[in-house]
Amino acid sequence: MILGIGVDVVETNRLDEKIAVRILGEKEFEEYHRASDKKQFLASHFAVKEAFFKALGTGLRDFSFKEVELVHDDLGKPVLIFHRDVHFNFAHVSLSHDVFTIAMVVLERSEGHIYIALGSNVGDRLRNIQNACRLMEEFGIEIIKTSPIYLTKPYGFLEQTDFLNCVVEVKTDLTPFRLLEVLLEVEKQLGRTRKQRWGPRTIDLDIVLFGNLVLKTETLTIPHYDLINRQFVLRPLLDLAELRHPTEGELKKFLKEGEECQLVTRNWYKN
Ligand code: A4P
Ligand code: MG
Repeated sequence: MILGIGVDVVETNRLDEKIAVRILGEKEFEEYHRASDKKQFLASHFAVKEAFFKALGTGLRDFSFKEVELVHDDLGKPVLIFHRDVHFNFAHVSLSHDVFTIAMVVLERSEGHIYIALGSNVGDRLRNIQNACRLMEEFGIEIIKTSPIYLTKPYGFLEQTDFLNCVVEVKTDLTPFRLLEVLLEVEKQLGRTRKQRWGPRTIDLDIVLFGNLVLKTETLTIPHYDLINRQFVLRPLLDLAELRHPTEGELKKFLKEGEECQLVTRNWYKN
């Protein structure tokens, strides 16, 4: 469902460069220093943010200029980064410039397209994954697709038992922050204690992708910050669908052929 659309038009050379400090976020500011056409840079960033506020339907009351940043993907397509929780899972942006700069933003909440990675290397690993899925459903997160489960060698901290890993696609109306809260609760109920970074775990639940959202906050980063390097996430994720990373592009280019993921079972979760 489309939640909102917004457009904005500005005269490309009209914006005063003084507004840079007021409207640009940290990442944008770094690029601004390198930009050859600063007027055009400012016009694009200003117009996109204004169009986004219109699409949100709340004007500036709620979101500030620096909480949304404009960057570009591997093909140069404009992409938004959000620094706070949002209620949509797709943000689409289009920009055009000449004498005027025009921006359009469409915000969408589409069913599914939210992917959670599961991993376990303590106790009955298969049972832990099955229980995590059951608990998620008890919390109202519907599991609509499950990847096969793979046996994988530990990544990061190597002196630990092999993991079972998989990815599920879920249907939920929760925002990314609310979803994380539920996942942390599920981990807690399954007896997960946090002792060591990258260390052994009863169950680990990570939000891998949330539509095409790019979210960067202190407590939550989406897509998962290390997705493109983790074969134990990429393999099962790409079993579910051909997917793009919102800023890095086609995910299949990061997939390595090899023995890193050993198939254990395809049918492990039945309602
Ligand atoms: N957080 C930020 N972004 C996210 C996200 N997209 N999804 C924050 C979920 N949480 C996210 O998580 C700590 C905090 O990360 C959360 O409270 C949330 O605020 P954690 O699971 O306790 O992480 P950690 O163990 O302290 O460190 P890290 O680096 O997050 O661990 P990972 O990345 O989860 O990696 N090898 C194999 N083969 N298979 C595995 O599954 N897993 C790990 C753990 C290491 N090696 C592995 C596997
Ligand atoms: Mg985790």
